[in-house]
Parts: sequence; C-alpha cells; structure tokens
Amino acid sequence: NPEVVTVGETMVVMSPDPVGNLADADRVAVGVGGAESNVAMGLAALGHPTAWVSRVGADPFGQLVVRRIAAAGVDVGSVDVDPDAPTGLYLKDPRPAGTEVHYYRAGSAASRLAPGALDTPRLAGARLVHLSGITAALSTTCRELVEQTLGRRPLPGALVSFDVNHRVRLWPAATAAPVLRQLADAADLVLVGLDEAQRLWHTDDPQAVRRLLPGPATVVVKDGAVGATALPRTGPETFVPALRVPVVEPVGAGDAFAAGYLSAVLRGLDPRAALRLGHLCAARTLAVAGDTAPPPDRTLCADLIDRSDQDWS
Ligand code: KDG
Repeated sequence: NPEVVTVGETMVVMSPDPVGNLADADRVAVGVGGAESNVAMGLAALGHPTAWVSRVGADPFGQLVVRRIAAAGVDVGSVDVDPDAPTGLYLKDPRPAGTEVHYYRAGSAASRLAPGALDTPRLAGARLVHLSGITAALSTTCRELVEQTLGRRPLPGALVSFDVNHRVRLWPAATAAPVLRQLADAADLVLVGLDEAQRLWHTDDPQAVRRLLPGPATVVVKDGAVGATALPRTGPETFVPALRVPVVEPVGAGDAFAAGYLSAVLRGLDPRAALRLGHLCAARTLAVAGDTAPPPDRTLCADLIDRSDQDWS
C-alpha cells in the first residue's frame, strides 16, 4: 500500500512552445497539471510510494493524464474513469508579470469527486494524505471530500497536509477566505504563500498567519523568491532563504516545494533540512515550462542540505 496519498483534479495543460504569449503561439506543448498530482509525482521521484486519487473522463485527455502520471511512478489504481463528464483542460499564458491560466474545467470528471473517495482498503496504512484548497473550489461534493478527509480522517494515523492554493480564477478571495481558513486550521501541516495570505486574510506577517491558524502542528509560510518559514505550534520558527535561480515559468514550483518539504518530514529530517529540500525541488520546476521537473539527484540534495547557512543559496 502507498506511503502517501494525494487527491485532486488533474488537467491536460497546454502552454506556448517556445514560452511566450499565448495569443502569439503557433505551437503548444502538451503536459499534465494538477497541484496534487504534481506533489504526487515529486514525492514518487523522491522515492516515496505514492498514490493519486482522482476522476478523469472517458476520453483521450483522461488517458493522457493517467498515462503520464503513472509513467512518473505514481500509483493510479484509485483513479476512476467517469463516462459522463470530460477531463479538464487548462492553458498557460506566460506574461512578463507572471503566468495567467485559462481553465476549461467546469463540470469536469474530477469535479464529481465526492466523500468516500479514500475509503478503500488499498489506501489503508498511508502515512500522509495531501490535499489542497483547489479541490474545495471545484464543487460541493469536492468540498465535502476535503472536509471529510480533514474531519473524519478516513485514513487513520495519516498526517494530513493542506496546501491553501487559492486560485483566483476559481473563486474570489472574499468567498474563499473563510472556507480556506477553516480547512487549513483542521490540517496537521499547512503550506501557504504569503501572497495568498495577504489576498485572503490581509496579513503579510508569518507569525500573524500562524495566529490565524492555531490548529496545525506546523504552518509553512512561503514568500516566493525570498524564502520560507516553518512555524511550529510551540518553539522557534525556522526561516530558510530560497535559491536564486532564473525563472522560466513558475507554475508548479509550489507543488515541487511541497513534495520536497513533505519528503523530508516523512524521513524525519529537521525543519531547516525540510525547507531546503523544498527549495531545491522548487528550483528545478522554476527552470522548466511544464508543471513538474525531476528533483535534483539524491547525493546533491544530501550535500546541499548539510551545508552551513553561509554556503546555502
Ligand atoms: O499548483 C499548480 C496548479 O495550480 C496547476 O497544476 C493547475 O491544479 C491546477 C489548478 O487547479 O490550478
């Protein structure tokens, strides 16, 4: 049985190739993207047996999504094929000010995920379940699935991590703010961007974010190219600066960070090492146009994680 379970929607993603404005594109690269499957692929590449739970349509896009995620070493045995709804699609439009996304996902197969999706013996014994706020925005039944996973805990004994992942194209901040706060507060481990905390909860201080979310054992506040802070419920916080790397396209870097961070948690590493592994994995994804990139090799990771603070970044 898998060590890690993630659940959420994955879409086919098309992005201009070469990277540039979508309106000027002659060609697109075809990939797959979904926050939770991105994390699953990252964790699988880091050596953790990982299952991704979802629904896809009975269509070629569904086949493409499942095939690519399986090829990345992720267990897709709990992905259902829905004969009555399509696989979602999204387009990336990389702009100088950041990538815009355009979704074609309303009524998708994954939006028909519902409570009970994790109630299967083949997932029992997992050590970690990873969720994100995206799922809560997809439909009522999707939101119930997230609530149930955080509340009833269908995989007993598993740590539940929650990446806030507010997507403005899915729901406005005013609607999302109370929902995402309540969901995050019910998790064991929360990952949140300082930019989203600002947009949702009007605070730009990691400690204030921590006070807004008293429930989780750990809250990790990510400040993009600056760095990330892990704030435990009690005890000192740990800040680790991000690596300075050229950015080709940023979508997916947060998921890569989550995979690195969570891998370190599963291995029992300390917060500094966990944040470093998160940054190392994020740096790889920042350097590619797609949503995911293979993590750095293990010896390199081990070397960088052990460096002194002066020699990091
Ligand atoms: O974190 C990256 C995701 O946002 C991207 O893969 C697409 O899951 C996605 C979404 O719903 O935006």
